Amino acid sequence: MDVIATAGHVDHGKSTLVRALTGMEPDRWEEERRRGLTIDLGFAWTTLPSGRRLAVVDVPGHERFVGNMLAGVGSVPAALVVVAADDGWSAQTAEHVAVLDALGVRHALLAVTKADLADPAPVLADVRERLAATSMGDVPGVAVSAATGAGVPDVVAALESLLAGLPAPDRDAPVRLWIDRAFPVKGAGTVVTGTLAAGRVAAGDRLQLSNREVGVRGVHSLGRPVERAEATARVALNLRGTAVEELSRGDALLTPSAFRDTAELDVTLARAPGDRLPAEVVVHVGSAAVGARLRLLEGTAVRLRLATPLPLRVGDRLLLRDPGARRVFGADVRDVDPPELRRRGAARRRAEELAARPVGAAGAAAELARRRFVRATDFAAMGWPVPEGATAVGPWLLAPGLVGELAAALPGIVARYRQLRPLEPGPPVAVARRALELPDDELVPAVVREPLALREGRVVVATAGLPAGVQQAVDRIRATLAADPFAAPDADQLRAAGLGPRELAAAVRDGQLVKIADGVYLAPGVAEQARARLAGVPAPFTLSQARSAWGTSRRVAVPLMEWLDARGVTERLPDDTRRLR
Ligand SMILES: Nc1nc2c(ncn2[C@@H]2O[C@H](COP(=O)(O)OP(=O)(O)OP(=O)(O)O)[C@@H](O)[C@H]2O)c(=O)[nH]1
Ligand SMILES: [Mg+2]
Repeated sequence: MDVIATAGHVDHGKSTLVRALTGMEPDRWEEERRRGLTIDLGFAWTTLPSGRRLAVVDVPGHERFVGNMLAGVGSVPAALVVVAADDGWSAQTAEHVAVLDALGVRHALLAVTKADLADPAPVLADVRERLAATSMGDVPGVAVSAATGAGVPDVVAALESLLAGLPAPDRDAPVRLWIDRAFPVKGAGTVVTGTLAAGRVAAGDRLQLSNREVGVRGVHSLGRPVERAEATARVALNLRGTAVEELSRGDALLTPSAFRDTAELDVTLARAPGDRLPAEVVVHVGSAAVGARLRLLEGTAVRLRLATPLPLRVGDRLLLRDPGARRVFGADVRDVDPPELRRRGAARRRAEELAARPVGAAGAAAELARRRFVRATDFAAMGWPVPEGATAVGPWLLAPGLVGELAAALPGIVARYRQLRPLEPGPPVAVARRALELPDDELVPAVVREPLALREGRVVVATAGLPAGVQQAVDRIRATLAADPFAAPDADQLRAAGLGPRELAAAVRDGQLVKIADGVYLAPGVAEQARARLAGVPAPFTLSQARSAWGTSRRVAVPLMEWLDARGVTERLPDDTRRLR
């Protein structure tokens, strides 16, 4: 299916032409038919001779209803520009064409209506020339009279070739359905309609509506129930779990997690603004219209602060409207999470940054470089693809080259830490993470390179030992223990050797001593040695038998026995005797 929207001055014959093309009445309201004036959006459809299905969004031409017109053309890839032969280029012709140009609509057909009332040739020529200067470029033109029917087949033929030339929509893209109507249906609950510009929807889907999810109970397209609808399409969705009062034009139904709301964004104007820009504008996108404060950064770069957040992505085309002056500007979304502008000159630097960077997805590498790291799902929801050379670590995406840069910085961080705390083998991971200015401990292991290693929650130098004085004292104790594995030095001996709690803890961390209990230190391997001695004692044995087997004092034997129990080397029996496990 294809979807187009009409455009043109009031009473120029848009609805009449839609009626002639589709046989359907686009003016839905009694008041519209009575006054012969379109007020809100109308919808009609037909099957063209080629079999192509076409839906038409018919917009009002009256200047008071430009807001409705904007909601109708916001998601539509092509336009049917209607100008009456007896009136020619008029105020809302100009305004609607400016809107299509600001939206960047590239595909259009010109229909000069009321050809029975005046010679259409001069109007065709004049309007085609004016359109040539817009995003629509060289537009085919057809003269038509709805009164006589002359030219209607030519309009059909021109539509066929226009639609054949439309780019294929991205059906794998996430869904962002801007709601243009919401109404209750007896027995079905709430129904919303919109133009599906990308992606697909099916009954049973769950879609996000601001902060919650709603279920799609059924899908209709062009008045008929369908299993699913694919872009481009007019769709009506029957929603589960939402009341019609909770919905209005401008709300969006989204693929969950694929979009994020933004209230502050940087855009670049599609054309340099001739005059001073207004400080307040209305931002139009899809069927939404939201007030915004505008700040010109420099050149065409503009920062917007929206009164209500919108689910926008980098690459979106917005229309900025100055309602007072009836001026519109096209604007490309460049960043939906822009940096704060605090210092003097920051606005100018930001504008330069945006000017230097390619528009759209090609700017992803520059954007990731600016951010250094970002959650991959956030980055995608902002509309960026994963740039080449980026590194994924868990949920994070790191800029190309950043892992190498951080890995190169880490040895210096570890060395400085150890200078201040010689007894510690290296900084805890959280300390290293802060020094590297990373957001998550999970990222630290990705930048640890030899000779650094991760050990017990710290970044350590794999080959580092203890400070020389401490090492000598530990060596002397190890020599004693080598001769007598259970002769733990007592408090006096430790103090005389200069080994306080911190030094001993460092020796334990370094794997040179094993702490059995406060003040009781033995050599690594003591568990095996203790077991070997006990193997020669008939089980079950008492603590005092074990103590004799080890040849040590109660001061060492009591905690050692418990330490062995705790490690499952020995088993304590109900009568307090032990046996080996
Ligand atoms: N003679 C003649 N009259 C036409 C033709 N097309 C439309 N009209 C008449 O022009 C008047 C306005 O037509 P509409 O189709 O309602 O115009 P519109 O552009 O939809 O107007 P809005 O939706 O209010 O902007 C109606 O009275 C139509 O009958 C035509 O080709 N020839
Ligand atoms: Mg109309």
